[in-house]
Amino acid sequence: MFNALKKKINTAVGKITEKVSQDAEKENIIAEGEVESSKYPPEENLTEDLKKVEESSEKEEKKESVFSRFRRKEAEDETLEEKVTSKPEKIEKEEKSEDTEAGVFSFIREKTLSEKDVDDILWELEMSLLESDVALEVAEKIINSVKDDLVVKKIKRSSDVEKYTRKALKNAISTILDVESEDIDDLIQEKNSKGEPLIIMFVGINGTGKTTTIAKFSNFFLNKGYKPVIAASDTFSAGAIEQISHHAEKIGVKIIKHKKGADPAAVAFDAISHAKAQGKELVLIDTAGRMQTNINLMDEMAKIKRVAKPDLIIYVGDSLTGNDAVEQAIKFNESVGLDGIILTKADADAKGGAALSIGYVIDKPILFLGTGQSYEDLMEFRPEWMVEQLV
Ligand SMILES: Nc1nc2c(ncn2[C@@H]2O[C@H](COP(=O)(O)OP(=O)(O)OP(=O)(O)O)[C@@H](O)[C@H]2O)c(=O)[nH]1
Ligand SMILES: [Mg+2]
Repeated sequence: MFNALKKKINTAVGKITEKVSQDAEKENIIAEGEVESSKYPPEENLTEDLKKVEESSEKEEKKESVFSRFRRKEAEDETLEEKVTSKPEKIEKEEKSEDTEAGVFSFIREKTLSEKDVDDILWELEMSLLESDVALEVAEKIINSVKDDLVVKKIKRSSDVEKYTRKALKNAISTILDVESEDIDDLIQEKNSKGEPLIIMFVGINGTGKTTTIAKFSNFFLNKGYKPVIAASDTFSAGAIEQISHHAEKIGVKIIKHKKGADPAAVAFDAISHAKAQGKELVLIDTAGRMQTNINLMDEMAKIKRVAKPDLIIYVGDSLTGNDAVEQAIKFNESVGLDGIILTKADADAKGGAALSIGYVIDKPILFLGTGQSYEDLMEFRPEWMVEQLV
């Protein structure tokens, strides 16, 4: 899941680390290495001895970076054999320097990250995010947040560059995903304490996975011990009533249905009456897929809402459609007011742009991800999980 996006983010982390290391090298502020870094503490703690060393004529040699030394060593490799025989003590020294070169090195004074260090790479990252269907406002927010966190950061060790960059990205993505969310279990309990079912209506454009998601959702809450009732309120599409009836039968939940072409609001109303009469805790209303541009169908959806008075309206979006899923969510939110989002087909989504953007753009939480075609393939969405997936 989201592999392409993860790769792009990691590439940016690698590039920033590399760039800062190269700059530090140019500025001659790389010390010997982690093992020896205690000899080269930050400037304010420099011992008198080291200060003297720095001021001495040997200064340039002492401050020569591990990279430069490594390159010089490579150039000298051809004559190395000769050195082995003539100067064994020199070889020992060279090997030691190779050891430190492979490991983490410290900066002799703290390296301060500047805007120049990160600007180009963050611009590249912003382009990569946009290519991955991350919404523009989200990409910009991530880049600005990372920049704010990194610039003027004082860094002591090369490994810290990567650590701080990852931390900055995690922070940026966590902030994006931090949308207030209510626990559905709590909502069910709250409604049930008043003797009423929690009513949830599922909306979205054609083929995003509403019906399949309702089947998974029923199964999920059935396994938690609740008794869901499905309202087959897609009376419009060919085969829709049969499709959802088939799912209901397989899962073992009650379905309320009318004939094709019947009023979808009336079906929802009957399902709610049934749940109330039978003490069932959850009513799940399937609706026909509709384009956000089809005014009649959008009006019909508003009518189902007026009649059923759902506690939650969940937008089911196809994560593979990226930016379109976000744009459609905006329109559905304007038409009926959404409370939460389920993104389907996340199992096939490498880009991850919709998952990263949609909640932030409409300020509604992603509640679940659809992760496959079987009834078990529904995963509760946790922002921390998403952050760990990406950074
Ligand atoms: N891989 C994968 N496929 C899914 C997922 N969710 C739904 N699908 C598939 O998407 C297709 C459409 O699913 P439906 O549930 O019929 O979609 P719908 O939104 O109800 O469609 P309409 O009612 O026609 O608007 C089906 O083939 C599902 O199996 C998912 O999370 N992962
Ligand atoms: Mg359907």
